[in-house]
Amino acid sequence: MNYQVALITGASSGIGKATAENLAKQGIKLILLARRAERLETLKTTLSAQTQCHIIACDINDHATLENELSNLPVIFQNIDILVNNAGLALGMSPAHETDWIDWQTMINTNCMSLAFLTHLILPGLVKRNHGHIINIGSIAGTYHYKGANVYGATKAFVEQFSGNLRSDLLGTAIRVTNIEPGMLNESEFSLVRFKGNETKADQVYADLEPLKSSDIAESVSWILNQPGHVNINRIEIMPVQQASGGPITAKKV
Ligand code: 8X3
Repeated sequence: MNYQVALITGASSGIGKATAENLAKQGIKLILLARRAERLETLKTTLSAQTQCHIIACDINDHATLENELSNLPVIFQNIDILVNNAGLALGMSPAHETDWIDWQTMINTNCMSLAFLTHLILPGLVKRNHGHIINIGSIAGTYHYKGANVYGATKAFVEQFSGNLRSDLLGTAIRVTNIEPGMLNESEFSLVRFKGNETKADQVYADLEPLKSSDIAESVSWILNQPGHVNINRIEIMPVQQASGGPITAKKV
């Protein structure tokens, strides 16, 4: 497919950064969105030999700024045809009754509200041009239950259902939608954020394991985008070999 401009959220690290690097190799112009301006500037400099980048340094939950930035894009970046909704986070792994409300709110705002907000902003342009691809970064936590996933898993179930429902609404157009559902992935700040900067806890998650790398997911993004125009990859679930779903669990009577 002949794509020209990709908007990638959470572009400063992990899957977002690896996706930016891959799409740059394909000469796709990039709008890099994340909070950390310095990191985006560095990435822009690194990619400058391959493609042109436009930086939007803002919190994805700052919808007013987001709307303003996207209404005032330089001309060459205006016809976005790839949206990679990658920004998202997990906060905590405590049982539901021991969590902080603010963590639940932050996950719902970032993973659901802001993903929906940005999609809502971009979608009319895609439909008008009858061209484009929305790639959502979901999670296996949207399908499989596990202890401590409570609201995080639920937000990713939202992303999966939203992706499928978009497909239904976009039927009859050439626009494609995919939900990528990765399992355990290192080389991102996922666990560090989940455990609020506790490196020991974050490292324990991956001890004696070979988790996915951000580049594994970026490769999938490229494969999905480069399918012939009549092909839509609806969802793709990817785990490291050392991860599988465990099925129902039980507890003895107390
Ligand atoms: C994160 C994947 O396996 O840590 O989205 O829940 S997992």
